[in-house]
Amino acid sequence: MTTAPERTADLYPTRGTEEVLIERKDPVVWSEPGTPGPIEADDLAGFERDGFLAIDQLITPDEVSVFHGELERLINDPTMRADDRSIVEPRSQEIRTIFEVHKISELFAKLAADPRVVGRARQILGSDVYVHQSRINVKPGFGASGFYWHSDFETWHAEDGLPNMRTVSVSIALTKNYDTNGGLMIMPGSHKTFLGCEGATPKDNYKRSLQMQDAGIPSNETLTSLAADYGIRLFTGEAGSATWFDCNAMHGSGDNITPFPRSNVFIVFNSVENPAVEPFAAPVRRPEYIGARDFTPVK
Ligand SMILES: O=C(O)CCC(=O)C(=O)O
Ligand SMILES: [Fe+2]
Repeated sequence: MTTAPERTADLYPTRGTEEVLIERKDPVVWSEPGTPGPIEADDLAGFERDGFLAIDQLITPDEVSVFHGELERLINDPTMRADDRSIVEPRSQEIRTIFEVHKISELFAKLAADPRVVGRARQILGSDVYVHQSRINVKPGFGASGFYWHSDFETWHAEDGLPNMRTVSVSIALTKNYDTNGGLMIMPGSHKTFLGCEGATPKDNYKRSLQMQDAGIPSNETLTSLAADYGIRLFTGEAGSATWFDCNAMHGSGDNITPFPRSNVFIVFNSVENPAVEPFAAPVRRPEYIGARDFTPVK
């Protein structure tokens, strides 16, 4: 008798022949109620309900200038521009995203391990955590393109093999996020429903999708009904402010045609109890600088 190889059940099918709405099968906050941590109980309840938590000042203005200086150094470094981990704007050829900044830069590694940052991630995910992905989205002025509506988890499940919704992102503003320069928009409450998208994942999809998405895109009909149900919240704030958001929150951001760059560093924490397996809906894994395979916890 032969036994089939063990396979993780797919709780969230996606990239099939039609769009499907599936009720979330995982908790949003994984720690036991009352577990001590930097997030107050009310704020944690708000995160559970809305799928996000905005913080006015996560890092101080002095710290912002250090991190912003580091960002400038990276985007002006010719070796960085030639690195696979840098993605350029299709039109202006300016740097759009730098992946794996916590590996490239000691300063950003320290930021990921800062108790104000990793402490909140551990509290939400109820375990030790590792960095699944980090990136700076530079959003330079004068024409940086936006990020179309998506759930990060849909991509991380389909293309990186994260089995469960036990992943959280923080977006920390390194420049002021105005209501005009392409700030992050989230549909509050959308994280409680998984939207399985229509259409198979092309091979090497990530190379195109990092400049412009075309797989894992919700239909206009579904976005219309989600927006009617949940509304859309825009996140603005001073440099140093931060937005925590659940991996399955429906979010996106518009182009930045202002002269003011909107540069935010995103750090994605995944629970060590939810390590990546094989992709659920893609022919190959994405590179490790986009979807980590080293599950060593952040200390
Ligand atoms: O930078 C933004 O405004 C959103 C980015 C985003 O959603 C992503 O990189 O997955
Ligand atoms: Fe995203």
